[in-house]
Amino acid sequence: MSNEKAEVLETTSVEDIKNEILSDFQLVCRSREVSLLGRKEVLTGKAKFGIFGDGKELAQIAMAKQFRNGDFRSGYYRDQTFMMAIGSLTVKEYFAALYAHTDVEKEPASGGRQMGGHYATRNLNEDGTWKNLMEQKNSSADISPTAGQMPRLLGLAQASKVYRNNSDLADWTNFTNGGNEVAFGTIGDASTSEGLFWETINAAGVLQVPMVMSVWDDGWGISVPKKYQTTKGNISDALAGFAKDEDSNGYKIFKVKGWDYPSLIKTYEDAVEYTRENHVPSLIHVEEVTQPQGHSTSGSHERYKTPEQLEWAKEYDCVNQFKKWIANHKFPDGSTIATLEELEETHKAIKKEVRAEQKAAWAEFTKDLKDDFNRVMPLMEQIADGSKNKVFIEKAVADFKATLDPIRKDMFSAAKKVLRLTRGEDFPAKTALQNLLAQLQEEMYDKYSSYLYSESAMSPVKIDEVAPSYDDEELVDGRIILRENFKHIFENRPEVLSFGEDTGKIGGVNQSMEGMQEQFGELRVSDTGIREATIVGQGIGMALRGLRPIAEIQYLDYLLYCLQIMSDDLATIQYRTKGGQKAPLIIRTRGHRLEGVWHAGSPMGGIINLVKGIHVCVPRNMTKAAGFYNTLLEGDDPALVIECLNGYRSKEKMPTNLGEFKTPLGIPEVVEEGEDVTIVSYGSTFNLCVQAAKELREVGISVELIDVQTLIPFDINHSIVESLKKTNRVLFVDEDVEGGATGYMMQQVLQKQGGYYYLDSAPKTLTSKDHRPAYGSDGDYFSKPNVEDIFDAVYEIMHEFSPEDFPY
Ligand SMILES: Cc1ncc(C[n+]2csc(CCOP(=O)(O)OP(=O)(O)O)c2C)c(N)n1
Ligand SMILES: [Mg+2]
Repeated sequence: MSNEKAEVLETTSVEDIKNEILSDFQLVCRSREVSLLGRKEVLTGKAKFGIFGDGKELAQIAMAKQFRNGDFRSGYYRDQTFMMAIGSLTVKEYFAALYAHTDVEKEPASGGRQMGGHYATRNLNEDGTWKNLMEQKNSSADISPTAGQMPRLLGLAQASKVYRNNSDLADWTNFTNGGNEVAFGTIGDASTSEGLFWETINAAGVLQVPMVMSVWDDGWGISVPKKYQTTKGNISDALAGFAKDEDSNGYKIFKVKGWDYPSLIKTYEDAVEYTRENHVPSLIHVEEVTQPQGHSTSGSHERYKTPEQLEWAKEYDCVNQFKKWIANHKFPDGSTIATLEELEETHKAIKKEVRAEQKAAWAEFTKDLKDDFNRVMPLMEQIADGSKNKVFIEKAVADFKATLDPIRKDMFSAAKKVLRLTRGEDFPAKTALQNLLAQLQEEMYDKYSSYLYSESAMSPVKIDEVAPSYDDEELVDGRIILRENFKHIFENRPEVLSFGEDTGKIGGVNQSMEGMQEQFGELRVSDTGIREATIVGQGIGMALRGLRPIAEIQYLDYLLYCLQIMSDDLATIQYRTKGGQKAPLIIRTRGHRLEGVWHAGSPMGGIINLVKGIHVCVPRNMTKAAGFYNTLLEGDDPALVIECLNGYRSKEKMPTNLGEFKTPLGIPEVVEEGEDVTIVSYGSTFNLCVQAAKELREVGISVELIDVQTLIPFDINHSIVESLKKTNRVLFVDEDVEGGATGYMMQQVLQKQGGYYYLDSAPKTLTSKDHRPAYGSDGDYFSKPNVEDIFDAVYEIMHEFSPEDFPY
């Protein structure tokens, strides 16, 4: 290379570096001004709540420099600078979220559903199909519970490992480039106290996945300092034992100051490069970050910080430190970047620019509202003219007009009041307003209630039943049907993988994956540690990256360990992104008819009330269960499948159309027709009902037996009420506590389907006792409903109806 050319290159690169530094500076100032102005917007009442990323700007700039297309973030509410730096958040979008603008074009993270500071990218097309995730930078959608971002982070990172090592997925180029994608986690220092943090850190160390975990350490968790949070008051010291040495697994651990620009850049470069290449996780402990405005808009930090602490935070504020560093920096050629005065000028100009963007966001937000007001207002005014209550209506309209910063709630209140004032009157403007409100109500459904489940063409609820077909009458153990069906799935779908406690080597405690690990390898069928929350997290993260995980939770009772993450994260993914992300994870477990306080296998009411957003399948046998897996793998929603623990060795006919037969969601099955009483049940208890029905027939009582098959969705075609029209009597049976899933089924059938209208006898539920079942067969018999209990409950209904025909 000629000297001349080398010189040009050198000068260009110094210029480039200067420009990059100045551009970083501008972004830091922009983000800071967003925080300062955001707080004002909340305190003046235009937004409800604010939690900002001030004090954490510089580290996030360094992290963003290493973030590539295809990478994923799983973080928390302080990360606005990062989101801006990767080009996934504009200032206007920031304010749109603060105001809760419901238009996803304006507020792409959640369409106004999540409070500000909760970030997400849109990873799906409008029709629910995947975008090319390798052409964009990705952030999984934040949730508010501290450390709730951790379990899914594990799966996001593990997906890279699966993609890198499973050659059958080599052409999945919309999701991966040879497994080179890194999952970036962020968390606050105090939130590292949560169990989910430790569980995830340990699991990622064992699994050796490409995860870069940043801790923004500002020393506080709201008002509680870190000496009450962390052993030794220092998270990286406490984690020192996790450090990788030459021949161990573990972490690369880094410490860096949150105001030290060159060190931050270097640290992130080193950490991410190493992690990306070697699939060894890194932990970056970013110390001495600050929170200039305190925790959130809910309080002021002067209440709990000493003047010295506040003074220190001012001095080490990363924006100030960055300014000083830039002003003092000299390149080897003697050139400088900018003077303090120039930097102040830049900062001032950015402040103005942020103000303008905020105003634009407010104007767009209020314009949407005004568009609705302008639809309603003329009708309210016309109604005033046509009503005998003109004066009162005019007052209601005037009150609405005088509301400061009115929202749709004010509009609906006013319109309903106006309609109430016209009770008994009838004229066209009134009908027009009624119709308009009904239409608006539908629009509000779209804004606030859509996308709890998939709305795409792949929704599993849209998948029709395919009956199992049989060649002969050969009977096999139920587990064999599951096993052969899984085998078919693994052979045909390279993106399907399963993992859990004892899932790998022995193929599950009930051996329904027997031999699968040998055949398909450890990457596809694997053992995990005993850590239910992160087993589900692995599943969520991998599902967010296009894989089809089946996460196994060994027993239903232990679902409680991961119920929080199912409820807060998995169940809300589509909803909280308004269809921007999906994680079609299947969680597989087994329960019912278990014995013992911690093997009860029945807390269904608790579960279904907490996981709306996840389908809940309760098959009564293994053919049904296998059929659910086939349905769900064709769909794009998350689901929980609860197999019957006592069904693995029950005999069933072996279907021939493995992998093809499908159990439909939300379609109950009338298993036996009858005339006198309808019994509605599911799962193992259903099989007891079959026995009881047989005994009842012997005393002249004909029972119609209905298996609901799925608790969520529940009987989408309202078919159970048809049975009530015939029998006029109903008993709901399960082994949950009183008021649990039987209470839910009763509400669905009697209230939602209008079943009360057809009843001639009081509706009944039969449940277990409110305590957990005692150990042993007698413990079970006297704790849970048994065949005799079901017989007696039905007989009692018939006795009450006709004591002569059904005497005691
Ligand atoms: C499970 C849970 N418990 C409590 C809270 C309330 N809360 C929100 S933020 C916070 C403090 C978090 O501190 P830290 O992790 O250090 O993050 P920082 O806000 O300091 O950046 C608490 C207690 C919550 N959101 N979730
Ligand atoms: Mg903190």
